[in-house]
Amino acid sequence: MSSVCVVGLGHIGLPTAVTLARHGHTVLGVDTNQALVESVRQGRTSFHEPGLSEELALAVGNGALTVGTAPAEADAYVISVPTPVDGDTPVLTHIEDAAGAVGGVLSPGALVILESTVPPGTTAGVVRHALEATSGLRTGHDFWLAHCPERVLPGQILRELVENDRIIGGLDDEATRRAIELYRSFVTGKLVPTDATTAELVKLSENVYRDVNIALANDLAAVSEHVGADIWRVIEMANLHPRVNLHQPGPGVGGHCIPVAAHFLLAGVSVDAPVIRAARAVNASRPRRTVELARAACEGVDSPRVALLGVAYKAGVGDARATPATEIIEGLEAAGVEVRVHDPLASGFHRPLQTLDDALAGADLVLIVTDHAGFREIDPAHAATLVRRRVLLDGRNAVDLEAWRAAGFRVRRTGVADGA
Ligand code: SAJ
Repeated sequence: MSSVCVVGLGHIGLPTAVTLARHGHTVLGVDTNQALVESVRQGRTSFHEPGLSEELALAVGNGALTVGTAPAEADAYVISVPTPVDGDTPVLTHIEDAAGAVGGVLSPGALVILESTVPPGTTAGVVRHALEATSGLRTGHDFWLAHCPERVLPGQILRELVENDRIIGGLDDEATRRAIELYRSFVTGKLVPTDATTAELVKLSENVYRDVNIALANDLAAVSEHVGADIWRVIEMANLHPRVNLHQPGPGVGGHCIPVAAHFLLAGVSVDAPVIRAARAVNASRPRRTVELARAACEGVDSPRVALLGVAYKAGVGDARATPATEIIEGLEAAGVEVRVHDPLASGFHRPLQTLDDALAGADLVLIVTDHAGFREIDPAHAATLVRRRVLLDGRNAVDLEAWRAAGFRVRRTGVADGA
């Protein structure tokens, strides 16, 4: 086995480092965040992911994984650092800094893999140039460079890192071969060889596919409300068709991946792509639409108070960093609405979270933004004793509307006509 340096110990980098360590590699995990490095050194994770704490403790305990704030010489490097956006513009400074740091310790014969999601052409451009400039070595002659995007789902990362098929995009055939050799040491899925730019485009196509399909569901929800149908029944029945997979409408599209995929895909590309752009605009408008519906539900109420349930960016996770709930809360508070927030799983949200009862106390509207499974267990009769007005707006298909109606709530659901 080989020595691997994983640069970036976030939601993808840390599980990747742990998985490589578990499969016989000697791994150095690197991050510029000293506090994060220290906590990982002590076997503590900075986020919840099933099985990760146990695997980390094992890898650190048996010495297969060590951590630091700077890369060191290794047979292979995996760069997995954040690629945020500033407005619509992808920010590649973390990528450049990481590639520069790796270049500083790069030795002939090494393999460098970029896993971060980037605009097409980044690996062959920015990354290659940063590596060559700081190492004095040449790609394809002295070292090898590939782009291997990840497609794991938070909550299932450790399993999917091993089982998912991977796209292996080398700058040249030898880079692809060497990258396949590394991934074959832990991946049981297919390893599909291609070039770096194709691999970058595959990753973005996967996520733009999802963005466009969520936008389609949101458009169909608007039509459904207008014609008096229940979009959730429509989706359920349409998806009985063997070749239809309608996604789910909702109050917004969060996370660090789907909302930015269109911006990465179209960055610096002079192509119309009207469907992709329109879909992004539809999804970006959903939080505003949710604020409008919530304000309408509080019409005529003095000093309205909303109990907002669910701030994680999606059901079943605790990650509340890039969530539509933030824009919804800001929109409501800008309109003079008091918002109390409850989420049983969220961590790292930028405002205090209440217990369910404290959030419901005196509320004029119960607004469900994230469809955590636990919300289906809320007793509407108990909620009725706490709220000031029995009104529920379910932004997802999160609870049994009939049970809330039976407890005296007036209910509304995304994609269902008012009163239906
Ligand atoms: N959402 C909807 N309706 C849907 C599906 C999702 O409104 O039908 C919303 C969710 O509530 C959430 C957002 O979209 O706010 C993103 O949800 P997601 O299920 O796409 O979750 P991510 O971003 O954690 O994972 C996606 C996955 N990509 C695809 O499914 C094509 C995952 O495989 C990727 O690894 C990940 O993006 C990524 O890192 O790129």
